[in-house]
Amino acid sequence: MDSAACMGQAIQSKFIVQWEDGRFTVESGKDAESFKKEFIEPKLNDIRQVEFDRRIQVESTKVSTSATVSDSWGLSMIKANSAYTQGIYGEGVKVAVVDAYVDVSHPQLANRIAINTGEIPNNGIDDDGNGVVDDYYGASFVSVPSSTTIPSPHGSHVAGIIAADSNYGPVKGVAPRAKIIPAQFIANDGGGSLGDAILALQYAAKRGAKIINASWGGAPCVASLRNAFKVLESQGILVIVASGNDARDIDVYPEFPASFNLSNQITVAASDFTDFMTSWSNSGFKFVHVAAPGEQILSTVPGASSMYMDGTSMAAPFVSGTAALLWSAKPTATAQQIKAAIEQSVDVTSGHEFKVKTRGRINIQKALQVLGQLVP
Ligand SMILES: [Ca+2]
Ligand SMILES: [Ca+2]
Repeated sequence: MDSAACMGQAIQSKFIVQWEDGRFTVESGKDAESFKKEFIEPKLNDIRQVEFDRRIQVESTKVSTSATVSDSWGLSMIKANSAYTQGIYGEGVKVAVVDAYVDVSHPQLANRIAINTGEIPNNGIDDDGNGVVDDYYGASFVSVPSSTTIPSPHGSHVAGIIAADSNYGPVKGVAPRAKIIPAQFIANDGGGSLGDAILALQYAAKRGAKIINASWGGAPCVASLRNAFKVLESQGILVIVASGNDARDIDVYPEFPASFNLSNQITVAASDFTDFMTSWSNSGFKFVHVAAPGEQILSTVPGASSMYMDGTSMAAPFVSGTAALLWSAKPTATAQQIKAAIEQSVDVTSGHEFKVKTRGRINIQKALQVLGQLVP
């Protein structure tokens, strides 16, 4: 138990266990000593790693008061229309929103949720045997108490940027025929735990997500989380991560999971409608890969409503939606090819290069062309 390297608040009675087959579970015990004796030692041959579960505080929500630009400035900036004119809408691609609550009854999201057809809802039984009871739409892994019962708008906002159906309201999703898998681990007050995050990531993979959107950060202790991301890498799943909103260089002051820099990971900074980096976006020439729209973004929120929000949390789902469009155009592409197509096609404008690896902001029109060359 590598507690010395971990500065976050340990949950003394919960332990993240990675098994030799790669799976993770979160187990309870009285304390570290008794957990070691009663749980770990008898199963030592099957266990790869154990660490304390920890509380994490995810990115805070930034609400914009008013919009001074077109509601769909982001889609215009990244040339999303070029995909739609070719009949590319993200059909057949599942994107997991590993985040806060997603309002699956929102009129603009209701028919965009990936239904788990093996599961019968509300009968108290895990019909499809995937370890989660009644996960007809998705699942919640929240185990930490929340200071409020009012749903956070964060998860629904992220989901709408990816796939909102504009036939039922003002929000236009980037990939309006992609399907969302809600996998909640962030409580209504923005708190969560590392173990719950890992369980949500693992669940998303099991449900068949090709893309996982991770608009959060702040993990203080990263061995288990990095291992969980490595498992996703081996499964061919692309993970899109928000760079964070602290105006920091995360090459110098790493932030996790944003700074993992794995081959299946795209970390995203936030651009504004003048196509400059926002003042608050994290950056980094090594660990942040691209910029995408992240200011005054209109998207869905609970209560059949919509709202403007700012954040790299909003920029990441622009890239998740873009990846869904690309993958629906070339279903045989690998996660690394989708990433390469997005990286190699950014717009770099002289005089305001972004402080990210590619120096640029995503462009769907060019990304589709590049992917066509990478995957003939
Ligand atoms: Ca189930
Ligand atoms: Ca059931």
